[in-house]
Amino acid sequence: MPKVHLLDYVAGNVRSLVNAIEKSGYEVEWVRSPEEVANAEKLILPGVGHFGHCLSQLSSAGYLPALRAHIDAGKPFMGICVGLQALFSTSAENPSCPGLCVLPGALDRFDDSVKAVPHIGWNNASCPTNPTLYGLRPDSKYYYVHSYKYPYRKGELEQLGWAVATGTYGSETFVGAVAKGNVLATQFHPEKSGVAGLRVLRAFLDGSGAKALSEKPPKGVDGGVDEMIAQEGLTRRVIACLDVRTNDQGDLVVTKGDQYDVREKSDDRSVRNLGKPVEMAKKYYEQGADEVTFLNITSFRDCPVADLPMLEILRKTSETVFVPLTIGGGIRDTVDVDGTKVSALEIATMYFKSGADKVSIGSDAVIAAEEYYRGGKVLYGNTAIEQISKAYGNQAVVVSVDPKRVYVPKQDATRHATVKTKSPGPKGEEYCWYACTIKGGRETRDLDVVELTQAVEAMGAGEILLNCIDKDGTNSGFDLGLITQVKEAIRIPVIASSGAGNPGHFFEVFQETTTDAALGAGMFHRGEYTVQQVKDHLGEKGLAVRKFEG
Ligand code: 1PR
Repeated sequence: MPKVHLLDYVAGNVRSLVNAIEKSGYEVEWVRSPEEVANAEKLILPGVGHFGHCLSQLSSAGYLPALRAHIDAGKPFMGICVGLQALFSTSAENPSCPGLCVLPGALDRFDDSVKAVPHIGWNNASCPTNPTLYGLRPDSKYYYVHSYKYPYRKGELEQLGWAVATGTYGSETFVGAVAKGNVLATQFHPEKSGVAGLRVLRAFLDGSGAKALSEKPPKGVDGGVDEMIAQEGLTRRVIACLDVRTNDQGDLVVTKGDQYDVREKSDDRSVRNLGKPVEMAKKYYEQGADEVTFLNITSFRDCPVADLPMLEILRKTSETVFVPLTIGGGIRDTVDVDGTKVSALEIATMYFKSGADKVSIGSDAVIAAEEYYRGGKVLYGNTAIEQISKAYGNQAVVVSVDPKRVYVPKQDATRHATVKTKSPGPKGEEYCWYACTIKGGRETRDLDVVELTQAVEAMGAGEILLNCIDKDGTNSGFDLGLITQVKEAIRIPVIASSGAGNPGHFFEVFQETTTDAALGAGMFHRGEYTVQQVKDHLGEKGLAVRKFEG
């Protein structure tokens, strides 16, 4: 098998990149010291997390001269995500930390006053000068997850000889990929961008992308993207969620509850078994799911460190599913069966190494938020959210919220943030607040969703997975009031969850709220609708969706 070298400079969730490279017919050889860079013919710099963290690691380990020498020697080089950012001079994320300066200019942050940041999801990488640059296609979508970007200015990089592909988020057009000579860099993750991303990776690995570029170099200033007319490229994200737990026979199965009760209504009350996790994840990927989420729903009872089957599920899934994978359940500091203390960060690391791109934290986030308010909103850096987001970036940390309605007669009948509800309470109450729960809804706390989501945003969570116990498994549509309340409270993206029963419910939630993504479970597991049908429906209604490329 031909080889490609991958720089291993920081603990990162690069398993999916390795899988994508192997799927493309190449073998990965790790570069673990600056001296080993010289052995590399083709070199990939994966980027994880924070610009300053990445560059200071590279710098202190002595990699920067070796990387520059590799690029200057004309050997193939690819940077991914922060690996693209590292090529620029600097970033507002850490202005005192210089980049590799292969490209001039400074990265800045997306404006979060009118849209969620990080920018998470499937967007364009369009290059008018070279529309098929490294296998890119104008109608394909690519998976991005980042808060900082290089703002696109027509002609600026083109006149330096770079071919530039762009995406547009809100009104901001940014650099999605750049290429010149032996260098390719993508802000998006090709390894998480399905078949469209694998095409880009292959064009780098087999040299066809660089060859085509040398035969048709970019035209310069006249050929760039007209950012004034660039259209928003972000699509509506549709996520398939698999609740996984051990059934009474001891096998890990996909299950689904009604308002979190996953046992059959029949006399034996056995755990509802809807299928095998790895096979179902693959099925949803092939139906066009933009992400797949696994929630290990009974993990609060078991020690997750011993939970090797869940790691195995991730490993196997990430070999065939090339969209982002999230894993939740049991991510908190814990004590293993032999008494060894294991931190939430160590557990998350195991999941990342097994193929997860994001981890989702439930109960532990509620406890951390309560302490945050008790301590006067001071952060000490010791929570699971802070530690994992520091090591892997905010985008890698999702907080899964399991709220329950508490009905009140009047808007100001409680200290909590209330909404006027469309589903009045048992005594005709017109208002409710959403109480956070822990342990899969078994314990309700005196903390509302606004308090929780604002606290975890301050701690560094990158996204909220917003369930609703009242709606879960009801097929009656999402809780629009809840979603609107949370979206108004925070700037990070929100995934609407619970209640989806047909494609129309997905259209409704995207139409009636500003949610960033929507998730379904039961309607897919029971085979009532496919992910494809949901996306077709959204497309027919005029919403942008990513088409699955087989
Ligand atoms: O608390 O960090 O160990 O995490 C436990 C995780 O397990 C949490 O994310 C929590 O939401 C989840 N969980 C715990 N118990 C259950 C249960 O169902 N008994 N499932 C559970 C949560 C909710 C959604 C579901 C949507 C969509 N599942 O993910 O898939 O509600 O369903 P629908 O479209 O069929 O309505 P920790």
